[in-house]
Amino acid sequence: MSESPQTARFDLGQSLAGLAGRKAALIYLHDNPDPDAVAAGLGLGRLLEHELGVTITLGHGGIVGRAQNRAMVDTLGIRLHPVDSLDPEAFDLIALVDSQPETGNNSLPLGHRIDVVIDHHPPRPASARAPWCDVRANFGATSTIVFEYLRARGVAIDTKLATAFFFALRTETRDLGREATAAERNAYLELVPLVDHGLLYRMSHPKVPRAHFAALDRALRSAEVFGNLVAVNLGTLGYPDLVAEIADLLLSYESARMVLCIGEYQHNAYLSLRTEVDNARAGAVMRHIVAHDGAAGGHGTMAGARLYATLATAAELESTFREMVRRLVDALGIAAGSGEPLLKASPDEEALNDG
Ligand SMILES: [Mn+2]
Repeated sequence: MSESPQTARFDLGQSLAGLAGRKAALIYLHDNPDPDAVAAGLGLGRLLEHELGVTITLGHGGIVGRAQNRAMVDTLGIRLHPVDSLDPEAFDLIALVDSQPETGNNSLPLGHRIDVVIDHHPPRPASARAPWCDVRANFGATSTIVFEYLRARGVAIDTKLATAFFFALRTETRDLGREATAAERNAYLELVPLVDHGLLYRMSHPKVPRAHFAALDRALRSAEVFGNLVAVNLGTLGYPDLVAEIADLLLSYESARMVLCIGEYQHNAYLSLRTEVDNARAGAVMRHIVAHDGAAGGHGTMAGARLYATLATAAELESTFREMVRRLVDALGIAAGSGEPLLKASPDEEALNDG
């Protein structure tokens, strides 16, 4: 694997020395954080605490929506702070993990001073203003990078952190099957004996509210198939991550090579795109279809976006959905007008309904 120039120049010891004397660190996770962001933040916090003696605050915008993500935070007792309750000026060390400045999916104020950027998404020019910039776009998870820091500095990884890292690797790479490198496989093996598997089970099999099944029902009834693309408008979302959750689920349909989900949360449209491993260009496709209408990001098989336009009605969301499907169908070269419902009422069912 080729390393980015930023990685080649990166020196952990020097980067830590450059932050000597700092007192209070604010680590931004991306908005609506997932297990990779949470574990990377927790691990970086452990490293900075150990090496610099700084106090650590983990902050994020949005909400921890997905049931597994909430279960991780609750089960491991991880303290996350909503950014509205934090003043970045009160901190003399600012870090961002699993995201980069000016990507639109984090709450670091635009143009704000930034000391540390650690990520595995494609490098962005604004990240270069962080003296400690370690972006490894070839890695499967940000947690792997932070895991390697702790190993390199000989910092102990306790049960809680090991379980967080392990859960991040499992979910981010779908048990090493999606975009995992030798670095992920190595971290995974080293973590196995350190993990609390009882806690891991509670995180992996969380209880979900009734709203989850309502969304699932709506998704299955309204999903449409265009060739090997499945697209669905979920309507109003209980939380933004629902688009990703449903997209992951629909990708298991035997004819699906790509899934697009859209939904509305607090008047904004959220999109999620998932692809099969052998068709891994989700990030590029998402940036292409969203174009200048929103902030999009992602890598090989998974991408997300939030559109800038404010939506007032369900009809506006539906026309936005139609436009995004049209662009995607165009980009993929699928014959126009080929959409059909994923679930067709069977003749038996129709007979029952008629009777
Ligand atoms: Mn990640």
